[in-house]
Amino acid sequence: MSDLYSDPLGTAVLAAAKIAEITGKPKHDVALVMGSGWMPATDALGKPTHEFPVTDVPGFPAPTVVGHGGLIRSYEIDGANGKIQALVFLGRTHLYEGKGLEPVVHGARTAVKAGCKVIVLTNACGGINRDYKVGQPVLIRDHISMTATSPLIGADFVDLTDLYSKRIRELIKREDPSLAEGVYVHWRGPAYETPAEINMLRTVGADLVGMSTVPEAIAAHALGAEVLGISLVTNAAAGVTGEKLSHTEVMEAGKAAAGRMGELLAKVLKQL
Ligand code: 8IG
Repeated sequence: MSDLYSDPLGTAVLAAAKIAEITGKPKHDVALVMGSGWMPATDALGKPTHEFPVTDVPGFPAPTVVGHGGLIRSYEIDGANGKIQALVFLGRTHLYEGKGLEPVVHGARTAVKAGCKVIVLTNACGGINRDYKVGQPVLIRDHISMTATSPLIGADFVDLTDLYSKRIRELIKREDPSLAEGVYVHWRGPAYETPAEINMLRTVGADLVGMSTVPEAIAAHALGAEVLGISLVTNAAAGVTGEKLSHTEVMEAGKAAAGRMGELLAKVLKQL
């Protein structure tokens, strides 16, 4: 029998078919992956037409971190050019869980196989750039991968020049010109960085650091989807303020700020 590890794309096709069956929607148009603390942002999307645990769908493992939901929702949104079917993933699998990258990118691949042409990836992260404030959303302009691994296997030499769609970044900045853009570093974790590592990352051009988003962006882009990445700065990175990093505080900061982002996301979705 094929499974997620022996046939990740085949499993994504099966997962997409299951989502179509559960929702009665033959295809979805856009997907959002909500990072830790981003749950309040979904309020602006209205009431979902469907909600089900990821474990109802082939290939998704049960999530292991508190606050990382593990639910899929389907929404119908009134867009500028008709109804938009949106798939929302609450909770994700991270590389630090040790299950490899296949489960990490399964949601993104499933979304593309379900018809989504745009994937919005949100996360909570540490701010390396000293200009950033806790609670500030930042558009991901580019990334640096520090994990020495890739969701792609074989001679899949994908171009990443415009990985984080300039078109969609311009759309969202038209709605909110005050939005900053930054370079996101994917750090494996689960330990946060040392202050020395943060100084190194700042030196090589990083503004944000977190433990997600990059593999999903690459996997979705490789299958032809357009990617928007938004980080919520929920703590100053190690050594920036001298404060220690606490997972609980990080989740609280996320909750407080994500509500504001929901309105913005809803506005952008309507225009896609
Ligand atoms: I929230 O400071 C959050 N996630 N690597 N470093 C890394 N990941 C994070 C951080 C951080 N804050």
